[in-house]
Amino acid sequence: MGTLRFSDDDTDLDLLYADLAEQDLQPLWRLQGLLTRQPRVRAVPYRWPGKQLRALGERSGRLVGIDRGGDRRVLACCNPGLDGAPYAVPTLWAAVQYLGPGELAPAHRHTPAALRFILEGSGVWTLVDGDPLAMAAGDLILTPSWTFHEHHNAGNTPMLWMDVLDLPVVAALDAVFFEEGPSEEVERRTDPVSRSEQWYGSGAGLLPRSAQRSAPRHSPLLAYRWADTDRALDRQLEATGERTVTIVYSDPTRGTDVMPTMRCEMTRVRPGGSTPAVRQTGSRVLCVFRGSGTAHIGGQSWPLEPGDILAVPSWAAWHLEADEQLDVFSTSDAPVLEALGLWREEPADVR
Ligand code: 1HN
Repeated sequence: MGTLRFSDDDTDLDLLYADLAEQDLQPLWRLQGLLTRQPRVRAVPYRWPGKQLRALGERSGRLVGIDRGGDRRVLACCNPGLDGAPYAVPTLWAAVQYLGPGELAPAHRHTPAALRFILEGSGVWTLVDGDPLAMAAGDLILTPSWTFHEHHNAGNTPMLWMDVLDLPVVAALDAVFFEEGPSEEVERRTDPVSRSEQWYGSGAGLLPRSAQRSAPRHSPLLAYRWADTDRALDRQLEATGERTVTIVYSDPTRGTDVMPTMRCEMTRVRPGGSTPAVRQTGSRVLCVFRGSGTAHIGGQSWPLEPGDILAVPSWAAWHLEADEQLDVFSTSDAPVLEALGLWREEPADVR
């Protein structure tokens, strides 16, 4: 396929356009829509209901072995505005993963970074570069770029979690690399507390003295436990006297985002409260952990239940309202926008 062909009433111009196409060149003066007053966004506001995600994950568990397609039983959220691409928003992959009792999702690593927010259950541990991280409801688990990871369900109940990856960003940069895990039998540690938490998970700013010298691009703390998140939300709500608060999961050594491409947040809204309506550049994926309420995104509204995954496209006005106390986990590409000087945010007048 060559470049676009243009034609004009003027024969000389027609000849020029034909020769340009022949040489794989395009004249800017015939191209439209390159620069728009505001972002022209293809992704649409959307919700994948938690009940459906759970039921379909379970059905997949009964019908499809873990060994098929990437060694993971994962259902990708496909935003209807993205022409069938398996992406929830243009910069983030979001999916549910289902792992039955006794199942093992074998080791591999890739340059796209991943995170898991656990929706239900416990008993799975994931080995990240040899460090065993237990997974339980409400926890955030990081699998930074190029770290080996494998998941084991050592319990007797299935587990369901949300995976978010920066895969579309890494793919757009043509920087995807993938490798199977070490084939030789490596020691599978099952320590009850990960090394990452032993060193960095004590909270209260208590870091190992060696921390300043290691400067990885991601948080050395790889597991953020629900009990800590829950306590921080309650304390900060109490301190502000507001009906909503948002905390940012951060690298304890630097106070930055947990990974270079993805910001993770948890918002709590007390009954009857709502988050401020805003619009922001960049895209966001929400996941309802607990409670009920309504999400308003880009002029559409959805009732919320635990397990729902929602897409907030760039520059769409959005806010959340709580009926029962609402806890919503969020991942966005904000660190990328900020690093490039493209972050914009403004209050949105929606009521
Ligand atoms: C992946 O490695 C996992 O390790 C989950 O659990 C989802 C989606 C695309 C590419 C790699 C996992 C993934 C993935």
